[in-house]
Amino acid sequence: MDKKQTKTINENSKQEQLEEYRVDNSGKKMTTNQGLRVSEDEHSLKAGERGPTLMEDFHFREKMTHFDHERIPERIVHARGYGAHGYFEVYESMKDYTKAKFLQDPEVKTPVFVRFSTVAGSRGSGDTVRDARGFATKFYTEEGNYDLVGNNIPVFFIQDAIKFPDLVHAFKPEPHNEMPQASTAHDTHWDFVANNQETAHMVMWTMSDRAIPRSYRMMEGFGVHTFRFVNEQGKSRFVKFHWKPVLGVHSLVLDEALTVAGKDPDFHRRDLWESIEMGNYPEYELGVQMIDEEDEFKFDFDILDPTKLWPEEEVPVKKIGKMTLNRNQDNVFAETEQVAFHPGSVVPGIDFSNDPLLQGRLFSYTDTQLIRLGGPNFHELPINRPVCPFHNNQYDGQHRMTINKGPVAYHKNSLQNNDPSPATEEEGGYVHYEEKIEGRKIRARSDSFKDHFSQAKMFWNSMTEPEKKHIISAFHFELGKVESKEVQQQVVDMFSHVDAELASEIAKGIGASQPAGENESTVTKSSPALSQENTIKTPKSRKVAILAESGYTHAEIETIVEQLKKDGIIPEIISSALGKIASEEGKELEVDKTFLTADSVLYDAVYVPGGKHVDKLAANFDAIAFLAHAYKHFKPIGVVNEGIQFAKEARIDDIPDTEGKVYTDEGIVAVQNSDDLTGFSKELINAITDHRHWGRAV
Ligand code: HDE
Repeated sequence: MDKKQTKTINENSKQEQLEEYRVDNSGKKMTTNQGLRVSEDEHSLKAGERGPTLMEDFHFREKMTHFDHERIPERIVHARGYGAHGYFEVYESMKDYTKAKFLQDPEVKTPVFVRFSTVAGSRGSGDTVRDARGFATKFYTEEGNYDLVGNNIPVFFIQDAIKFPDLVHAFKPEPHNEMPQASTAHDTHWDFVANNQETAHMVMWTMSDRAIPRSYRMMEGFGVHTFRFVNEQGKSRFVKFHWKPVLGVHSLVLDEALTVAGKDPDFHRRDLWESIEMGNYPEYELGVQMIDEEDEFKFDFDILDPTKLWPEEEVPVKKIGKMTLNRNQDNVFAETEQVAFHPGSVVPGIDFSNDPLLQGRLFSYTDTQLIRLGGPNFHELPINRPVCPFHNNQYDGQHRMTINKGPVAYHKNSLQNNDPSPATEEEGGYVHYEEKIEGRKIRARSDSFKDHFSQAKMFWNSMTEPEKKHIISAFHFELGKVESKEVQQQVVDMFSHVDAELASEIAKGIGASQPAGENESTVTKSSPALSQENTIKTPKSRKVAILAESGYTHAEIETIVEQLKKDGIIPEIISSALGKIASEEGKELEVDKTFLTADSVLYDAVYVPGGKHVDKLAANFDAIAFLAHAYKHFKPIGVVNEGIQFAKEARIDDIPDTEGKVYTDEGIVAVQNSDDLTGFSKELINAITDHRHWGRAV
């Protein structure tokens, strides 16, 4: 008998398994949970029409009791999340580096479930708050589940897991008044930062545009810790994991992110859901950085320190495969809420390093599921079940679902031929990498973990001027909400160790004293890979708002929309009321959203067509604000003929008179009295591709 207990996994393996659990209520008669048909569901059973409800009303009791118990504790961190299904395929065999089966055969598509999340906010908080994002992937492999539980930022705030409860207590709403929700702009967060200066590097990231992503589809993912790859020959290498979004890395601007959190708190989950429904499947390439064991000490940072990244220019990222998310979940509770990730879920060929943050995580994740999911059998929930068989002597417990047969629940045994029996390494048994360890038991940190500022400075050095400006205004926003002058000053002084100009600019905006002394980091190194300006740029799946009222020019919109759609851009018509609007030529268009239900912050660009309709737009303050905000948020704006007049209402009044020619500058694309609508569309698409136009004086 094959003791490996493996089977061939394909793209559909998880869906086939889940299908057995899916229930469709349509066309079905209502029953109790015991299967009894229910005859009435509007009235409780009473002693007389105006009398009290009777205890014997089992249907009422069952319905109410179930409802009373519907909630489970939200995750202590990463409470707000959203998941999607998909698959992963490796580009070529990675056998030289790892024996992990799912990284061997380019023909194999391994099913995955991904959960994206914010960290600090509660389940009902907004999507676009300034925060790190979780990026957790469960690979359902033939050797068991492999979980890559990462973030969209490659480093972490602290170096040792024992500090995690302190970090989270300081970041979450303050316990006495439970404020603020989903925000680090408060005293305890910044007090923690200033008094735990290992946070410096990650804080540079969380104050940067990385912490306000445009979309889950447009952010990177990082395993953060150093892991190990181990190959068939037992050779081990240190490895870091990266997810690189095919659409590039793009962000919102702060003012926009704050507005979106109110206008559409579901902005990121909606974007993910709708993209998958439309067939715009999010894609991410999996990259690995590898360091040979013998090179462990060759770097100017400790490779076990999770507050350090490996600069891509020094340790290149090898792209080894691609993940495609192509199916939305059927039920958010059953899938997103009940999915249980654990960085300790590994497969042969992937192992841990001694990173003290990772080591602590290996304990915390199972522990948290026990309270969150109510017992030790959470691995049996459909979303968590491996697609390969699992057998052991772990029995019983709350909500046990499998029915294990026979009297034997122990090892070793003779009554059952020693089954289930451990597998040898050749049979696929997981064998921990035999790293040689020698040391004293000691509560201390290595001296090699003590440099907190060099990489924070490298990050700063790698930013373009607009990115630096955004970081400074993020500090102003966050520290501007801190009440303690002492804490504000401590933060200024702390960041003077990173960069004197940065600290000085922070101080100016919050009324703090200029930092004393010349103590900035002397690091001159930069890493171009860290700047979002160097990312992939594409117009695909960007949303354009077309502002139109009756009296617009139909032929013009038709031509431009056709061009936009060819490049995968999604146009929507925004008007003062839903229904149809009529063009100058007597044609009609269906309105998608109104100025009340939509807002420019929910779009990537705005286009105002020509026609007499602009008079109506100009009389509508919401329409003017729509365009003005798009301008303020550095978004591409296209205006044609009378649309140019309307732009003036939104203080975009420097478009020169370029009769017959397409004008373009800093993302403003205009054309007047010209047939060259294709040329106009091309320029508008280019402007959309560039994402934002920082040269504007706003
Ligand atoms: Fe987590 N983290 N974490 N974390 N983490 C949790 O597990 C923890 C850390 C990350 O979508 C919890 O199931 C400790 C780093 C993600 O379900 C908990 C430490 C990174 C998610 C927990 C860290 C992460 C979590 C809360 C310091 C990036 C959401 C609920 C040692 C590499 C997973 C849960 C999902 C969730 C503990 C630090 C990523 C309490 C102790 C570093 C993406 O177990």
